[in-house]
Amino acid sequence: MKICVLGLGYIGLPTALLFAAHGANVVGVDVKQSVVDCLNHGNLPFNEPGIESLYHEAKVRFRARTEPEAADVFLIAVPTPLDPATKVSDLSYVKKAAEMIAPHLAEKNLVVLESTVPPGTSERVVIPRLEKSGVAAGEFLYAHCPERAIPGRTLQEMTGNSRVIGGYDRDSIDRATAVYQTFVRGQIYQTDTRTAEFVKLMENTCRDVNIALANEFAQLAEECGINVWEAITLANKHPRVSILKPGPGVGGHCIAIDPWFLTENSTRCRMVATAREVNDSMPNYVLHIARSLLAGIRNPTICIFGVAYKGNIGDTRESPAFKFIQLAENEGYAVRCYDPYVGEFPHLLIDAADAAAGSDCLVVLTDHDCFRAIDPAGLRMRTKHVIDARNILDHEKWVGQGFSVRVLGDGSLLQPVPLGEVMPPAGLYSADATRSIAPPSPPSISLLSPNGREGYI
Ligand code: SAJ
Repeated sequence: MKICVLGLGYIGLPTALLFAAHGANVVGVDVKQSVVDCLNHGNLPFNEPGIESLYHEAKVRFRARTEPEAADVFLIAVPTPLDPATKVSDLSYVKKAAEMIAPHLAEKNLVVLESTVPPGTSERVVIPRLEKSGVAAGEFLYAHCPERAIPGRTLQEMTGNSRVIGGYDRDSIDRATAVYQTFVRGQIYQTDTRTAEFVKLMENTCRDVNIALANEFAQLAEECGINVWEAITLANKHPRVSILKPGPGVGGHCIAIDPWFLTENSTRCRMVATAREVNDSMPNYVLHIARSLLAGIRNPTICIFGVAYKGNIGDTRESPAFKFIQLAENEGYAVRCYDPYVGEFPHLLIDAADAAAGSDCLVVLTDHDCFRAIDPAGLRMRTKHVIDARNILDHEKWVGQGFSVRVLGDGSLLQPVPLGEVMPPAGLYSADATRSIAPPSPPSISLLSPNGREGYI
């Protein structure tokens, strides 16, 4: 089997290499000459656990070029960005890929779209462009098989997760299923193209809405003077409740974008857009907290730990750090960043101590595991404030080193709001109301500490 994979990014390249490692001859196509050169010189354009050894296994049956060529299977894995001005999907790369395939398309070929698209895109946008080949749908086979892999675990999830395959007709579904079964060990569920497109968007929208709910709970908990992390741990003991984690916002190329694909042509939806709004406002919320801590400090400097969009990866696409930094700079704060996973980013310093030196507030935006072990004693800050927007630090240790620690969603040590009074804007609590830890008292009823470890309350 010869497969031509269009788009050698975070999804296309691992998919191409998995097919090659499982016996297919694979031609990887990318419009970026630099990506093609990089791969043909034996290098990888990005990092992902396991991809290097996969590449070595696959390289005898893999080559890269900038144009497609005749093949048995064509797979489209190109980006589908969001137009920031209109919040409407930009399908230009998908259209271009279909147009590039058309001259090479023959009867019985299979075309698979993996890119995430609004419902109906296969029928209305992709198939008509493929038919310009002179071969009609039905004579060639067509399926949508949306990717489901999470960055950081891409290879494991690509092979282990179940997949949904939506086909143009029965033959398309069966052929696409057989093709994916060469390396997918998870169950394959079959449907039509439009349903598969919708399902993918539902998955990411469901996650976005649930993160928004956690973020609202965090803000409500601060208003109520309780610790949301403990509350979530307890609520999740219910057999049918599974609340996600609050944080400084939702990044990545999928969850912050896909909900708009679902609703872009709808006149009735509100909850999906509201959830997007809640998640997009989280960098503002964290900055409000910083502002309240930094009031009165001359020329304040904020030091950000973690600019990747989530923990233990170096991916900064749509990271909430971008918005946080822009807002902070617009308010006149100097900003420095530290992220051991990221190579390039504005204001990035390669050493944690250098980044923190002389700064006034450390803000943890990303839940990298390595941050848990940071020794606050080694940080020479001018003013010792830390905002833990992911609840990952050992707070007692930081308090022990003279830091005032403010945890997103932990209102248990903030000033309570007297009943009937209007809540001040988020984060505008007085600095002396920030978290300070009392000496441990004997265990009381619950043994859940803010971050779910055993402790005292
Ligand atoms: N986040 C929170 N709280 C949480 C979970 C996540 O604030 O409890 C934040 C993360 O920090 C990050 C963002 O949400 O900024 C998204 O991270 P994620 O780990 O939820 O998801 P992605 O974007 O890395 O990958 C998602 C996955 N989709 C689902 O889990 C439904 C993945 O399976 C998809 O393949 C991927 O989108 C995609 O490409 O569509």
